[in-house]
Amino acid sequence: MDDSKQINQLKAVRKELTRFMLRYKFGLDEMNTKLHILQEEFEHIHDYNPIEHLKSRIKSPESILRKCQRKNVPITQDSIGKHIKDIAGIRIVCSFISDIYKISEIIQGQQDIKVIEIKDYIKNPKPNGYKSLHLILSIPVFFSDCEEEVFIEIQIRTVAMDFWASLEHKIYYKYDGKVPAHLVEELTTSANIANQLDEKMEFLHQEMKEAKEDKNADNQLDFLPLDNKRFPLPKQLLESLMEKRDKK
Ligand code: 0O2
Repeated sequence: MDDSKQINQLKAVRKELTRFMLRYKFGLDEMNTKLHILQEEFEHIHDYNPIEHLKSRIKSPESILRKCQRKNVPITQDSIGKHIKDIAGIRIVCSFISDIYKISEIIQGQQDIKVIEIKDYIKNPKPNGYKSLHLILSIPVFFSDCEEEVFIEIQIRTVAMDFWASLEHKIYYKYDGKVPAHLVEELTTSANIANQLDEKMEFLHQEMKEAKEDKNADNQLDFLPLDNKRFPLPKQLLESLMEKRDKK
């Protein structure tokens, strides 16, 4: 093949790959919007936000290739799209274990989301101690000329689980998967400590919830916090709305 033909082919492949990867970027954009809406709703209406923080990423082509080789997946767009379901990934970090299941249920309940697979590594931790709730979802992305279903992997875990997993990931890569026995042992012990911390925090969280319910009665009720502003609530508006509620 002459040079110019090869360059043209390379350009065509690159363009196809860009379109392929864009699907996942758009899927992530949609899912992130859904999650940001939930975060704001919780902050304003429920007075408590179960999402501590969010992180999303697109798997790099290099990492996709490595995963295909590890899982023996043929390196074609069709088979990558079918078998590698975490090209678009979001990690949701919560403060408490109960929040993980709450968020998972809310996500699963959204109409345009299809649940493909759930892996509960909290109820069934991996032998190394890894804990996290994984949801493989598919959501529709609307292009100018078609609609495509895109896989997204959502990992939901507590701060403690996340702390452990990040360190374990670094150690795993540093030793190229062959982690020395003493470190494996230390990691297992730390996973147990992280687990104990999560259980204690969950207990405190439930106690705190009860205390907060009592305190809410004393809250300032004459303003509306929205979009980083505090809108004063006119007395007349409040009275009129309260009157309507009374009549219902
Ligand atoms: P990276 O570099 O984080 O993207 P399978 O279900 O077996 O077909 P898969 O996708 O390996 O294939 O499933 P699994 O077990 O749900 O793992 C998906 C992702 O979860 C991994 O992606 C990791 O991000 C994370 N994960 C799973 N197990 C562990 C673990 O033991 N320690 C840590 N730190 N993370 C884990 P990748 O592509 O393997 O890696």
